[in-house]
Amino acid sequence: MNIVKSLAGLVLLSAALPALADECNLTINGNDAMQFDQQELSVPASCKEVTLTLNHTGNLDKRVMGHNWVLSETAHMQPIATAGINAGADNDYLDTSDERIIAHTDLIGGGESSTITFSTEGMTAGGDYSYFCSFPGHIGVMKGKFVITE
Ligand SMILES: [Cu+2]
Repeated sequence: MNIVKSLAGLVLLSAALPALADECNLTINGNDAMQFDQQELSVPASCKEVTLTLNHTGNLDKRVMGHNWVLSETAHMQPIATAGINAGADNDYLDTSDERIIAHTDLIGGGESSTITFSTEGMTAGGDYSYFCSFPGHIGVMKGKFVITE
């Protein structure tokens, strides 16, 4: 039984390795201390699609310490965040009809995850992009650069 379990584990591990090495797959974590664990994320320009997983590694409810991951041109971050506050809690602090938003995850609380896949069409290598959390007050520290490398 244990041997079977170990073998199954090995198969799972080897199946997971190529996915982990995939440069078009990104993972970022948010916590109860209002922090992302990375201040920069990058993908090569060869990625036509990017898959991003946001994990909330804390315990607090999303109404108290909710996190999302919103991608836009850097110049659009603050206006999107401000509109998000106006959209309110019922809309997870994001006006998803705002076309300046390139991609976004769900707003999540402790122990939850949200995975999205988005197209990089229209984005350019060397462009000035940023990601942030649109929960009120979080953009000040929960933000980073999104870099597309040649
Ligand atoms: Cu947040």
